[in-house]
Amino acid sequence: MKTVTGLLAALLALGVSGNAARADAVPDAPKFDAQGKVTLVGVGDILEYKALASYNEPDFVKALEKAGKLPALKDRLPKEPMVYKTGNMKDGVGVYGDVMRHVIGGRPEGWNYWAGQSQGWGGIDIGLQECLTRTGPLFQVKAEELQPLPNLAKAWEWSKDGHELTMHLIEGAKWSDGQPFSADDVMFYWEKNVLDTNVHPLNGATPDTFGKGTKLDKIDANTIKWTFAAAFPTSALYEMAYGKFCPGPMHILAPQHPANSKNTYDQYKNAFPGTYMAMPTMGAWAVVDHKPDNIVVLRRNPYYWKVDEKGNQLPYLNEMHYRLSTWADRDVQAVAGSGDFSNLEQAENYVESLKKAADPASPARLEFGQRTIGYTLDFNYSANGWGETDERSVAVHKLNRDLNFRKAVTMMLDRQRLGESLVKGPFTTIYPGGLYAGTSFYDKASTVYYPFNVDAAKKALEAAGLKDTDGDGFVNFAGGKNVEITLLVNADYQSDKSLAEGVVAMGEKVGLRVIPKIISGKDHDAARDAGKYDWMVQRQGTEVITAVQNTDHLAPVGPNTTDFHKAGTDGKVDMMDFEAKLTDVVAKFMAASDPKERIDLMKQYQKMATENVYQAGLTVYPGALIVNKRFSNIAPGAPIFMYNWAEDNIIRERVFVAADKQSKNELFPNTLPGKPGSAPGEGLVK
Ligand code: BQZ
Ligand code: CA
Repeated sequence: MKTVTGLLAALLALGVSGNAARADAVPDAPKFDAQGKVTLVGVGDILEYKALASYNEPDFVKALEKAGKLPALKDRLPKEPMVYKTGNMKDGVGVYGDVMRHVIGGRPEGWNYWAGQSQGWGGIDIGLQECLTRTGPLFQVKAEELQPLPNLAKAWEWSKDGHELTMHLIEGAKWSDGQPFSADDVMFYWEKNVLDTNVHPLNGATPDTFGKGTKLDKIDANTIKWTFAAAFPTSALYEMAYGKFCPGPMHILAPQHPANSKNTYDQYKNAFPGTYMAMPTMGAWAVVDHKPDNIVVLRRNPYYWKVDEKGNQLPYLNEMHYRLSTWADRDVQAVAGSGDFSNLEQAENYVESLKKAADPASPARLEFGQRTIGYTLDFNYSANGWGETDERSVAVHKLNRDLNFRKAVTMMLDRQRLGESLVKGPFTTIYPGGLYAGTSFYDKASTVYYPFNVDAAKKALEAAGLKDTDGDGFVNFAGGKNVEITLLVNADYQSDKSLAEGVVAMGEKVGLRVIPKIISGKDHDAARDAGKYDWMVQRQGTEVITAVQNTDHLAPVGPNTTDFHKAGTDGKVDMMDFEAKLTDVVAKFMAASDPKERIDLMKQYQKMATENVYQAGLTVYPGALIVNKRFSNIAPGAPIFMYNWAEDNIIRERVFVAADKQSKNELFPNTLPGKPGSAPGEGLVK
């Protein structure tokens, strides 16, 4: 099924599809071919670091330089900038100009990412945060050469015994306000934002993310040294990529940190509100305007430390927009052409988006990838005070810890129907939980599946001591009230709400009373992070696709590493027996370097996680990348989600628009970001 029209035909000519699975092995997914074909390359084919004979920049920046408004280009670039190789750029060296118009469903809380503030997702933080290594583009790297790309860390070497990793940082690079980037920024992030457990960086870096007992030292301004308890811990390099190790500007953050000021931790977190413009970044664009609930605008960073092989300082695109709307509107605007980009991830929008994109006059290209968008039903396992501690919540958490109860839950789920409630056709497939089928560490034989079976589910509820003693159709606690289960749902996604509706209806069929808590945005994320729920419908992260990225989410290897079971009031995660074994397997995997050992550990993980219904999988389906046709250098087959989201995977700093196709949509043409702390839309360099 190669073309969009082919997919559309399959959809429209559809009767009701097959029946629910009966076999104990998870049924094979209906065949679904990704449309774009990825050309696999080596890391060295993508980029290198070297000094070039000469450099170039947009004409308007040359003029600003001539007017003495900023230092000469050669003083704004590092000694050896990162050089993207032309051979890996589908449409070659680009030209300057134009804007990429994102539409997002989140909202900026402020710019202190390192203290846990969200900027609204949808690519804002992915663009503003440059990290030690980079993994988004790894979808195009050959398996035998697979390892994180260098980024702020341009090279590294292991000690012979594998316990030490010396990393060489990019030398002479500067923040977007001209201040030098150095190992001091790295150490401030590590010591004052990760090791200081009063600070919770967004995307959840914790001291245990890099393996227990990990140390980090500064050797000199451009060199750091990691010391690991394990030898050659492969996962650590992946966790130094986006999300977990993206240092902030120490010169701006340190003065506000409680260690250096009278600020409380809350005041530190809120020290850079949404009105604070031009927060120094190592990213390609810096924020210059923010109209709440309307738009965030970014302009090119004149100190960006990456160039193409012709010496053109990147990015090619002068401006970035993030229209502050809804996730569903992102799909609508992308296929309509008023927006430029979307990760088509809400299956309800597939038919409409496919119809629009099938029109040859469509302004956007739509390309499906593999099945990497999936959901689970997660159980709050805490019996020692994480989350709500009223009598009802404690009793339900205790039920969650009972395998009979979890078996009842997994067998009450008709996953075929759940998938079809999102979209009919060859997209969704049954997902028992654990690693996704078709991914590198997946092993079908290790995957246990309890098929849909209402009678067996009711029997399992009885085995868990639950019976409907007052005949109202819902099971009661022994000698007590009806069991009532709160279900946390992210209000920002129709898919999440649709799946929650299915869970509530299927619960009712077996006599379980499930009460949805449908919460939006940062309040949802806060409720999730505080465990204020019994069950949660949760879209899965990259750990169940790659196992090597976000590995610390696979089991509670630290007090705050899994979303649905964090440390209680005693600072400990009160693990069930199988959970402790899972954690041990994951910790070993994070520390392992032998490929065969790693494959075996993930088989052990998959078996224990699925036979114990650690998470009740719901459904998994492919996403599609929608990009306006005027953009060049979009790698074919770029997945919307794998090691990271497409906003990282497509390497936006290399994307350009040919001169004759430029949209003239720049809102602040011929300007550069002003001083950190400028007012929205003010103080730009022009
Ligand atoms: C992609 C992504 C880029 C976060 C977010 C959002 C947050 C979660 C997750 C996705 C959005 C888009 O996902 O849905 O397509 O653009 O931003 O960061 O769901 O609520 O906390 O993990 O990435
Ligand atoms: Ca009852």
